[in-house]
Amino acid sequence: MNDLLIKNGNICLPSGMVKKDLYIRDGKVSKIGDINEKADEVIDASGKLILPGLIDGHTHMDFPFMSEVTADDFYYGTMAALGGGVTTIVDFITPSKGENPLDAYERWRKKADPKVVSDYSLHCILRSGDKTSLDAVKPLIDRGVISFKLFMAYKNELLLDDESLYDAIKEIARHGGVTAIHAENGAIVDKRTEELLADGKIDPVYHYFSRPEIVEIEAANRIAAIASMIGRDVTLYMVHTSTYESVDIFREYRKKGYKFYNETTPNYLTYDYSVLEGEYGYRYIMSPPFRTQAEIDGLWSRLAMDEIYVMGSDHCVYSDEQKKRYMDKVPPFNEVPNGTPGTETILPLLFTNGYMKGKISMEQLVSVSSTNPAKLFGLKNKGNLLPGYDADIVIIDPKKEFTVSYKMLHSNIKYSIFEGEKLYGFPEITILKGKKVMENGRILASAGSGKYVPGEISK
Ligand code: DUC
Ligand code: ZN
Ligand code: ZN
Repeated sequence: MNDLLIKNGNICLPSGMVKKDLYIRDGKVSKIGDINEKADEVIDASGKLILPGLIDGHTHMDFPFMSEVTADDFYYGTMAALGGGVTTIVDFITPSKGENPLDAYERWRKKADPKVVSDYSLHCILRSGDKTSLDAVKPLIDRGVISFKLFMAYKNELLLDDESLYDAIKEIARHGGVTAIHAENGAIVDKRTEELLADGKIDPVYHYFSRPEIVEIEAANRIAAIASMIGRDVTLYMVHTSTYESVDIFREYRKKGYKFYNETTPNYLTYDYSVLEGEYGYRYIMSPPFRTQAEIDGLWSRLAMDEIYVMGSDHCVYSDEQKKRYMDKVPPFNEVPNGTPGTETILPLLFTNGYMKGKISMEQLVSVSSTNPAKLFGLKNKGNLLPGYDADIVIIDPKKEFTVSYKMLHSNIKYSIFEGEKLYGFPEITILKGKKVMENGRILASAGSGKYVPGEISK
């Protein structure tokens, strides 16, 4: 028997916050109430908030992209996760060109299993609509990979044409899976990139001008139209939504009974594209890009109206050297690998800029960062602190302020894109299935102690 008692904390349950004790036995939440039983370990959580561990539904660890492999492998990346109270990540299997997605699944498991310190689940990128890719959908679902990402950008690499998108969405829906979509009009991005470069506009800020809001909005409209032709059985999930207009498009389809959902990242809620103009602008190059203040405000208001379903970080980390392609000056914007760190700062950014500023409630914070991704990705035992669920728990001291520095974070890079920000809500303790795995910034779990969690399709 192995039990843990967390006393006197404010627990965030689906029904609201309650000041109670939480009793954990054999890795599961066992009871909530006024509990006086003995336990192997007791944590006094007076004055603290207790939330379900976060589920970051969008990470790229050990990810080969734009001729670089991300700096965070599954060890560094899941340490960063635990540091931020994320107890489960959902990472993207990325087949190489021509590789059978089933072989890529095996490769991803081999990369992740010996290294993870958090739990993890998997999506799979389909980089083609050919028979091999479509035939892999059902066997992947049987292995617990129930969501598939399709790209409308990155020509000759990941982009699928409309016909392939249609075929892939149909096959995924036939087996009850989720289609995740990268919605940007890749052809127009390439065109605008060529035009900007021809005019000598090479600085990082032109990354934003190469992919303006309308590039995403057009793709969101198009994919919603294509998916709606297939029918109401399709579950469509727009990842890293950077514009409120895309949220509105999906909301209108939802009103007609379509299962269309949006994810956004804390990045898009925090900074506008002027970050690309600073000395370290290249560090902020990700796609879609940072937007305008109007988009930031629009996304917050949609979050407050429960119109954004999931908060994923799109954690995709490159070192300064990789971002600069090992040169001592910044290369043209289109050569900088796209991606930013994020998993470790989801909770403090939402807590400080959302909850503390009265924009969202604690219940909303927990829904988008834990309960909803658990539901969507079929992680049946996660995302909630009711009895019977995995005891994946974050304890935060709501009064403790942190000044962000890369030195307190766990990614394998020497910068943070939030350097110097004063944030509340970094966890004091992270617990995975009843075991303390992080305390005051120290990771207590060893490589390989996390587990693969297969997604299950709800019947
Ligand atoms: N966008 C990024 O910024 N990085 C990885 C892939 C993507 O779509
Ligand atoms: Zn993407
Ligand atoms: Zn991504």
